[in-house]
Amino acid sequence: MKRLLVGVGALAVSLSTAQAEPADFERWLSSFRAEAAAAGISAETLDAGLTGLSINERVYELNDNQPEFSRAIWDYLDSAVSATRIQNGQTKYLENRNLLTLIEEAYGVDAEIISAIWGLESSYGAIMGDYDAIQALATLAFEGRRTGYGRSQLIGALKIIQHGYAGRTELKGSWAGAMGHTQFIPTTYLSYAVDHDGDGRRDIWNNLGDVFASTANYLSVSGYRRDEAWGVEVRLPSDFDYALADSDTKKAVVEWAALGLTTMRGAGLNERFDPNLRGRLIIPAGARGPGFLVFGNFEAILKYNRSTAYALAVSLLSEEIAGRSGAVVSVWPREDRPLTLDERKNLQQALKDRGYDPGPVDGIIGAGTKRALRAWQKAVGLPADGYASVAILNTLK
Ligand SMILES: [Ca+2]
Repeated sequence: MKRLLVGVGALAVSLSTAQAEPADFERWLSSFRAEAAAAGISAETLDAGLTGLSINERVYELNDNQPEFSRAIWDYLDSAVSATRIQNGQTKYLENRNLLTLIEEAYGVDAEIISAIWGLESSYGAIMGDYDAIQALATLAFEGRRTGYGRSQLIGALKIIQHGYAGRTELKGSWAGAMGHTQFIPTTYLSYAVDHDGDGRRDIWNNLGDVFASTANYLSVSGYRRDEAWGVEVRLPSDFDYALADSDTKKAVVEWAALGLTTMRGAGLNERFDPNLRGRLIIPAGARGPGFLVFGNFEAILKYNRSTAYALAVSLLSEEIAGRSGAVVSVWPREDRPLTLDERKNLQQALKDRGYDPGPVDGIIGAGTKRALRAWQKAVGLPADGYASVAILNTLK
């Protein structure tokens, strides 16, 4: 069975298939029960978790939504690190200071970083999502482009019920099954959630001690170290080789300083950081935008959410929450509009036509596309920043 897209004429079409869909889902549920039982889920838990379950069409709409325009990083940062989120963060940080300090000491994760993640994931607990996580995950597991994710997370959610960590109706979250104040998916919950207050439950929905400790524990296991910084905005020399701003190129602070990098404010790199600390340079908007030298803590934040824009937002918001400035000094190239999906594919195809392999022509500008773009830029004598802009696309074509 193919699920039908909602749109013009969807009502008429869905009426004609209304008989078939529930039966298909029921059949799938039976086979899933067998898979879950093999993974150790009891019949009792399966009954409690899956009886009466139906699919949620809204989850498919959200899962299928592939944005035609990707959002520019400066637009994302404007809302992620808005004046309101900064102010609320400072207030929440002060309200929970004792608890946050205790957890900072216990896990070695800075309180302002925990607070910033809390702020981005749920606006400090204001928007945690009220989807039934079991239904949302079963919907994803049934069909679509995330069935593997849906199945493993659904089994994880059933394990949460089976162990008595949370009741069936308490499992609320986002449409993709991320739950609680800092949006843990079930397998992350099972591996990293912590019972801070010792009441026997790891309550990421209601108990802020459990929330902060769980988040700190996850970051700590991901490599976060309190005595290191996330990174810093840097100024690059005019003759800088932008090919060095590559995710594979890591160097010690002392080496970056020798290449001419300086901090935007105050002290030099070697004075401000351990000269042996290793980091990589990121230029999210290419040679014309800001640059940041980022260290291991930034990589730990990326394990939480694999988006450079997200990790940068957490980092900059954390500075503001701690009472330092998180404002980016360099100017973003705001006149650059992001490429459309078709333009991103055109750019990949153009690189391919010229003999530079961008990987699959899928409109996703990942490491492969950037590498190919850099190689072409270098060959034609342009700054090799790997940044896909309208100007670059026009030059390539
Ligand atoms: Ca607890």
